[in-house]
Amino acid sequence: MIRSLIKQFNANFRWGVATAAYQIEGAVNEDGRGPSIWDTFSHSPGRTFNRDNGDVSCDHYHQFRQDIQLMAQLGIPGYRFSVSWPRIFPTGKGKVNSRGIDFYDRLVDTLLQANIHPLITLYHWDLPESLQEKGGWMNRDTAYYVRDYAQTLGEHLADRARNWITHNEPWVVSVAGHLQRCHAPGLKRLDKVRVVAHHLLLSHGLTVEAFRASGYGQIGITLNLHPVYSASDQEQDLEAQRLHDVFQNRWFLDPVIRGTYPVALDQILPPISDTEVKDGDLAIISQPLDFLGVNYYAPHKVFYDPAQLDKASLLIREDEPVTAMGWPINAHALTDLLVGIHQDYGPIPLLITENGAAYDDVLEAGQVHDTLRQQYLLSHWQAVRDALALGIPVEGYYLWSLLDNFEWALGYSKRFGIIYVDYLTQRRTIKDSGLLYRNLIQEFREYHQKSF
Ligand code: IFM
Repeated sequence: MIRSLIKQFNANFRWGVATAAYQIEGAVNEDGRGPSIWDTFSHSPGRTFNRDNGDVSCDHYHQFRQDIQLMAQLGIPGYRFSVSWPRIFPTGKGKVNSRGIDFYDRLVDTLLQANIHPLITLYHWDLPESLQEKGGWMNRDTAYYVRDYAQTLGEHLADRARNWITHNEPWVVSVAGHLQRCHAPGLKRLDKVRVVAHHLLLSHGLTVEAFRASGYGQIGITLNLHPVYSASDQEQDLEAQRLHDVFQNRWFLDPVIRGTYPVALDQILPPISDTEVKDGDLAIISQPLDFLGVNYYAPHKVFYDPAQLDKASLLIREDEPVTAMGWPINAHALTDLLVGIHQDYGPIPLLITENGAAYDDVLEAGQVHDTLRQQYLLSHWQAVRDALALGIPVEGYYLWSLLDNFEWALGYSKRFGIIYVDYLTQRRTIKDSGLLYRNLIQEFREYHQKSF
């Protein structure tokens, strides 16, 4: 099965795993790190499941050598991780905290020694708390602080790390963080949500501009994208499908790739003014990228619901297979998504920067038989293969996640890892899905060695 699967992937295809700083590092008070909005949020009553927080998490800050060793044991060639901004600038700006830089120096060096290529996300949601006190993403200045922080990282790491992602899922930061209140900073600001999104995108563009000028390597952005299907052929459901697609996908795809906001966004969210989108902003935001990062987990099937901003609610049938997150499993939708992006937005290289599934794993006699995750992964690798067979330029696949970790508002209740983490002992156990991924990568390497 695996052997026939890998033939479609060319020799340069990049296999990897992904994580994010606040979800795995712990050590929140060490080596001069400042507080982030996720420290504040997770320590506020009622915000996270079980009052879980990232204080210790997987203790990756101390265990990173062991974690890299595990990646090497599985033969994983690529590692996507994020940098904790408040480790580098404890208050978001000003004086660099050299001990923070040192940690990522050690991390990158250890990865390279293990022949694992780093892919670095600059912002995966842990805004320094001091910047939130100045308005956070509602404040345009934050976009410029991102650029300065990114530039500092580039100066220190780009001699060895050549692949960068500006943002992870700015939709989630905007909507979950500033409208739905379920992510940090936990606000409900319908009047500001488009401004927040615009400043996130502006910081993306400013960073791309700075990295291009300095020659720091390849750079892109990661969006959480969902192919949207209509629950029926009825006019209202089709309208819900159209608006949901704008809200969920095109709100970010259009400015990044085409340099415009979709007109239909005004039907969904309060308009944004000319003083907030300044002349030239969209040109900065839409500079050419080396790749578009795609995070895919599940499709959205929608029906008309006038109570929602985008007139759409998700339809999930009771008998439909779902993961432990309650997300429907549909691998063909990943092929549809990749084909759809390619058709609508042109020949930009695509990198799957996250894909994976949470299940209620059980550790038994030192093993985790996560059969359902293996099925999920196999079917999604087949979906990528199908997209490649159709000529879609997919350049890599990063599995979410290397380790079980802090799943934001859901705390430690959801396990996405291909490595099981016992949070009491910090013991790691490779799950069967980890072994499956090792086999896939091994077959891939053998196939390509033979094919040269
Ligand atoms: O854990 C998250 C990650 O931080 C961003 N993308 C989705 C994952 C699973 O919910």
